[in-house]
Amino acid sequence: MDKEISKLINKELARQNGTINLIASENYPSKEVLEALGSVFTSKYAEGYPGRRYYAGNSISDEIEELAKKRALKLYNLQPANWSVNVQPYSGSPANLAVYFALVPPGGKIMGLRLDMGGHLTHGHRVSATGKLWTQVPYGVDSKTEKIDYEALLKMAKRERPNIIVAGFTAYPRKINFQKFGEIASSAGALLMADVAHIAGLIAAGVHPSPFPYADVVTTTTHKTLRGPRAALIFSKKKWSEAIDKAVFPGLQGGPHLNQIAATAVALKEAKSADFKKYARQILRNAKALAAELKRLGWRIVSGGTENHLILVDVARRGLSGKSASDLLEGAGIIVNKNTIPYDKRLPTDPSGLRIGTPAMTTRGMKEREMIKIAELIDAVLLNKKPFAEIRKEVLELSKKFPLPY
Ligand code: DSN
Repeated sequence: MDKEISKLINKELARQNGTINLIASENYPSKEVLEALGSVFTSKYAEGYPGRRYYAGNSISDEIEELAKKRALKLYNLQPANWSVNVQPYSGSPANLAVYFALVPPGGKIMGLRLDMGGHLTHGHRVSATGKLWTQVPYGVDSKTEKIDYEALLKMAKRERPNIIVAGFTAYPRKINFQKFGEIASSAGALLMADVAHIAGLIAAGVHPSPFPYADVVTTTTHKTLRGPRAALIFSKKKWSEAIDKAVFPGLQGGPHLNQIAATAVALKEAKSADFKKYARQILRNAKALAAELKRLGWRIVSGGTENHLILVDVARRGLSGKSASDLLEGAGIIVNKNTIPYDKRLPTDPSGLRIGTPAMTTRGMKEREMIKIAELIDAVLLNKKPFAEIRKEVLELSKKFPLPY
């Protein structure tokens, strides 16, 4: 092994084992997923789709891609007669781009949640290609409840007549009512795309409502609550699948990363297990426990709580900025990300909030008891309640009790 790289890998492993990871979009895949990711499939070029490749030597590539597709449809109980899945997108952003490329005419309207209220760059933000090639019709959350106001969305959709509505979220702590989104899209003559990157694992486990009965297209990354490799999937109703396949390849990508696809297939099988359902339930319990304890300690939780895997904490209310809070916590070994909160008066580079998620530490085996302890540690760091070295030691001891699964 390359000594310099090996040293850095081991250093990163030690960093991960020695810190409490509360980044809502991160997780730890199984050893089996990592093995598939580092397998000989890395070497193979397979432009095209199973049975229709441009290079020779792809009979086994076809098997792996077909298996991944079969497992993806099975995980969400989708009938191959009605739904297709494309397993080739390299990651979430190219997956979303492919959907618009296939289904929205140039300059057409994408109605997506504002980035600073919990959307994503690829939901039509002006700095992203998705906001340059198409026009974003941005929606927000209600200023009082900090939740989606479905009535307001309906009015906006009827007025703007977008080509596609995106029900997708990266920092929204509440359940999504996909049925309402479906009704809004129908009454505005728009397509509905659900970007479930954050909650794909929760949906698979049945602890969050499913978008599939209402959406035309569902995109997701595979490395968040789904606990797979970094990659993405595009599910589509049969009517749209040919256009989407063409948009992925040859429209936007070259050869698929078969090693990623093999690793995705492993994760999709794991996510179908009873253990995974238990895991997903625990993610929610942990988020609830963490939110409740932070609230008890006097922190304002955006929207008043959580119904999923993440919490948004308004640290500006107590005179801190998101950046300084995140930096202080990192110093103590607690890894979170600074985040805007709805109607933030501060800049995205130093916003008012912290986004805190429980999927990764739940993978490492933590339960409600540890969440209460973590809330106390966060509170102690941010309010300077204990000597810093003492807190760092406690974080290290706690994180080492729950090592990575390899
Ligand atoms: N970077 C991801 C997140 O943190 O939510 C979204 O792409």
